[in-house]
Amino acid sequence: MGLFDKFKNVFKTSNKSQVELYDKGLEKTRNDFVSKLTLLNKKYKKVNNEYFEELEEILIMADIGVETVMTFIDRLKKRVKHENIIDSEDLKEVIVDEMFIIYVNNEVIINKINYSEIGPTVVLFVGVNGVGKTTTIGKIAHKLVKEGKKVLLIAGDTFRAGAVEQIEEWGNRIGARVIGGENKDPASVIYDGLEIAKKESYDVVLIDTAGRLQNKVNLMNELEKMNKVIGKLIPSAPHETLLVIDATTGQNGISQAKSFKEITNITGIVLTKLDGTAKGGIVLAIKESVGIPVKFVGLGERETDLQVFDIEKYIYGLFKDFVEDHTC
Ligand SMILES: Nc1nc2c(ncn2[C@@H]2O[C@H](COP(=O)(O)OP(=O)(O)O)[C@@H](O)[C@H]2O)c(=O)[nH]1
Ligand SMILES: [Mg+2]
Repeated sequence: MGLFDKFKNVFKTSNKSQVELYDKGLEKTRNDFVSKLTLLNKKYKKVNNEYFEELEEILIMADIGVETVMTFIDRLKKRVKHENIIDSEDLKEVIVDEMFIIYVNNEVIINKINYSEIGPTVVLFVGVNGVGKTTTIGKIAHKLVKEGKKVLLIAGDTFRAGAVEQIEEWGNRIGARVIGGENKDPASVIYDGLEIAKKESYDVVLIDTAGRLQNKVNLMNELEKMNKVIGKLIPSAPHETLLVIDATTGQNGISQAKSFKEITNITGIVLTKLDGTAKGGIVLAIKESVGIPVKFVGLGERETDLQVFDIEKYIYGLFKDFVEDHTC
């Protein structure tokens, strides 16, 4: 069975609503990207240098990242030579296959939250303003509450007006308690929250933070202070520091990831608003240029629109029209 058939099976056997989310969430990227690829294959019936040049351009436009694209094209050329591929039609499945290989790269991808065995699991959310931190916390909390976990939200963004209110609204909607106070020092809110979490045996604590990146030193100091407070109350915490990135910002999101990686220990990425962009290729670029796994993707604004990132569903969602075009 070809790799793409395997993806198809994953789609068939998975939860239907999850499949639909990927399908719908990647619609913009797929429409843009796949229509270009389909046109390319119509334009060039045979694989030649011009074909590769145009393919390279299409991939770069989808924000896959220059380095990833270069590696990808090199590998593709080798396979064309090795497998003696002449018709562009025959290259379709190889393209999908290689995309998958580039992401996975023989690694075991760990995209689950690293739960603590004793005491509350603490997850810190960082990222610049407007990327979707608070929304993501609401969505993850919703998922955890539904799984029967006792979830506490800490409104560590005490800076922006209305930020505490926003997370309180989420808390009310999904049934999770929120600790926060406007104009208080974030570290002291975190302290109060974690004390409650320990005393009242919460399973998971999700901490929202303010997203100020205008000054790297300030942000670094602030994060250090928060981490110190967290570590004082729960020595193994934070168990995860998730960086939230807005997919619609493309390469800008990649530079944010690089900056944050320099100042704190990021354990995973949440890529939001994939549904709102044609540049969904950013998932692949992040992996190559930052080397941090994407753990969750945001595929819409509702509380159910967050998914644990799954490379197989992602690749299928991206390419299904492209390959099905000729397999059907
Ligand atoms: N379409 C879409 N919108 C999202 C997604 N995640 C967040 N948003 C929207 O992005 C905006 C900013 O989100 P917010 O959580 O306040 O960002 P924060 O400043 O990082 O906390 C809100 O209008 C959210 O509804 C997503 O996955 N898809
Ligand atoms: Mg916020």
